[in-house]
Amino acid sequence: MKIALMGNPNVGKSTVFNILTGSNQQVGNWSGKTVERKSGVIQRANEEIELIDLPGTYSLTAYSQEEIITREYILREKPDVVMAMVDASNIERNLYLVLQILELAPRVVIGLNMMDLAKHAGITIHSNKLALALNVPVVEIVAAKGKGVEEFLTGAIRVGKFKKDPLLDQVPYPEELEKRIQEMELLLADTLWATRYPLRWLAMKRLERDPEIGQTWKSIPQLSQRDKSKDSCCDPGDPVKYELQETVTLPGVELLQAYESEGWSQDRFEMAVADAEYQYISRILPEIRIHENPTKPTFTDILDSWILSSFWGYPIMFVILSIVFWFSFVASAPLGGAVSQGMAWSADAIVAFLQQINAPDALQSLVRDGIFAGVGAVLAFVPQIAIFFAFFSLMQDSGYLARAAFLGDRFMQLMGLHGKSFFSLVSGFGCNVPAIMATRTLENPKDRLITMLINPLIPCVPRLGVMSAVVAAFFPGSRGALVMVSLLLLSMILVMFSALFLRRVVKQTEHSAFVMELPPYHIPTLRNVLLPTWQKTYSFLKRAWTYILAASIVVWVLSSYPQGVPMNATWAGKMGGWLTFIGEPLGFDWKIMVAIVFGFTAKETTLSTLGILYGVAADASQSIAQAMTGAMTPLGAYTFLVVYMLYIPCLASVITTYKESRSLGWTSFGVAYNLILSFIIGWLVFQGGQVLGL
Ligand SMILES: Nc1nc2c(ncn2[C@@H]2O[C@H](COP(=O)(O)OP(=O)(O)OP(=O)(O)O)[C@@H](O)[C@H]2O)c(=O)[nH]1
Ligand SMILES: [Mg+2]
Repeated sequence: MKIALMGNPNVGKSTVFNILTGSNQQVGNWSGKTVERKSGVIQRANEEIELIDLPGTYSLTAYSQEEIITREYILREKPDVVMAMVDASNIERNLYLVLQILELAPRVVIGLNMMDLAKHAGITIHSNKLALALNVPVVEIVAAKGKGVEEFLTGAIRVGKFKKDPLLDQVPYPEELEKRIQEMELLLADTLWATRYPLRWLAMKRLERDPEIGQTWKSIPQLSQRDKSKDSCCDPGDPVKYELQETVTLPGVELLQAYESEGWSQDRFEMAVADAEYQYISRILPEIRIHENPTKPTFTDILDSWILSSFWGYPIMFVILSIVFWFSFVASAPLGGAVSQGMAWSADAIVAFLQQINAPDALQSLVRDGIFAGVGAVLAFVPQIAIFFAFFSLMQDSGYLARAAFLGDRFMQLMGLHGKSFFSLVSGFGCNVPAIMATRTLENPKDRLITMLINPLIPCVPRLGVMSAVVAAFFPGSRGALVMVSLLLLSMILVMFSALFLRRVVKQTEHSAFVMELPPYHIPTLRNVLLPTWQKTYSFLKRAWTYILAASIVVWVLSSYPQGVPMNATWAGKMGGWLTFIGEPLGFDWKIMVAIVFGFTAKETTLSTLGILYGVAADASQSIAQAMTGAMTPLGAYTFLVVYMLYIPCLASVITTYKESRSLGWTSFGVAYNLILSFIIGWLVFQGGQVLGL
């Protein structure tokens, strides 16, 4: 049995999905987190159930990515049951989508989620009346506390066992519209398409000239032209199989023209349908929902009067973000130090043991100067990563991040971008890969491309970790905080500049309006904070022990052989030597150049490589950065920080950019842009600093 979770954005679909499947899809308090469909398998009463978590949508027209993904899924995969989730505290608009789902899916269960919030707001919902009005079962749930979730699933399974016809249309349409829908139905009834989609829905979409449906139709041959027995081979979702089929003109062209001349344009059909549905909802609503105190300000209203106020909003945001950064990158330093200390002791112990058993020198050196110097350098900022992600989850789940996006919209406007881009940009501080994927919520493809390409300019947590390690060594005390702030500021400025520049490049002239729903504040659940924190930290640790370990061994080999020569004559030294012509104007020695090259694969590798090349573990009391201070001036270090922050996105984010943009050209452009920009800015900083005598 296939069961799909559908609903408006931010109604708790992924929360339910996670509870039922035990997976860890992203959950947070703003709209548009799930951008891809995810599936999980569950067992109930000897039955294997595939549960699918879909992106939230407001309707099922085919205007934005998430709508297309969700609708395509329902049309092509035909789930047995749809679990339609509704936010009980905001039932009106939610029901609009439910009506659209009912047109398309034969078996539906409604989950009334956020019953706790509804109760708080003084809203009573008679779910039995709702069930009667729509002729579907309704289950009340509080997903955040796991209440009612199992019943919701049981309801879905029960509905799935019934063999039931598609629900008849409950919504009464005005006669003029109804007549035309039926005419179109007649015209389409004998086509193959009608065997694949609910006829009425098909007719309505044809009248609305739905673009996506049009495309699908083109590739489906008409029933009469084909041998019926072979039909089963052909799935409308598989264009490859249809390549050789002739294109069939969509039926109904003349009819549409006739309607057009009668004043029924595409828009008018769309409006008329939406209108009828909204009217229907407002007619049934007074029976179903009783709102005691609709005008009383809620907790969210009161908090927002401060947080969103044009006077206090920005200072509050500044304070909150400063606290997050201070805890993550300053206060966490002793923890990082403790990890380094622990690593140094383990290295000593293992090397002592190796000496005892007379292990070859090369092995001892590999362990000490390769593995521990490299992996250890990276592990030292695990505490920072964990603390940052914990704060980030807090902001996410409480609803503050959505407010920050709202406040950030003004800045986005300055860049000619959409407030929705803000989520992508802010997520970039965590990791650029999901941040680039988050651009899917942007409807305008050019805005989406711009947001994708500027994202790597925002330093992700691993990069911030490496940067703070270098900052701590070269600029101790409060100067360090200042340096860090200046770097972040530089990143912001370049993001702005690049957005404006890229608008020119892609010839974007449109300004799209920002419509975002501000979710009510929630008290974050422990699960929603700790689980993602642990997951991200764990995936980071895993990378340290797999990828970084391998890279450390490679770097150690490159920098140790040929044996017995000075370091700058080793393979790594030679490689760095070829690159010094680029590094020299920026004051970089060959070691830095090698580290920068390795950093392309994963940004942390830069630090592990530096750790090995500057021979940290040779003296365990020294940190990498301390070893570096001998080799570099503060100006050189600052230049390095600038270049390192900007120079290139890591391999994973390059691949993601390619997957999302589907353009090799734009992906290469992005890489080249970062590379050139970072070296130009680095050069300006270094030369400028020298002129100023720094
Ligand atoms: N108060 C309250 N909060 C809930 C409830 N269920 C979920 N939430 C919270 O609502 C927010 C949104 O939940 P998600 O599961 O991410 O919502 P979604 O429907 O998957 O959202 P998108 O993927 O963006 O469409 C999270 O902060 C949840 O913790 C509930 O019953 N009561
Ligand atoms: Mg979701």
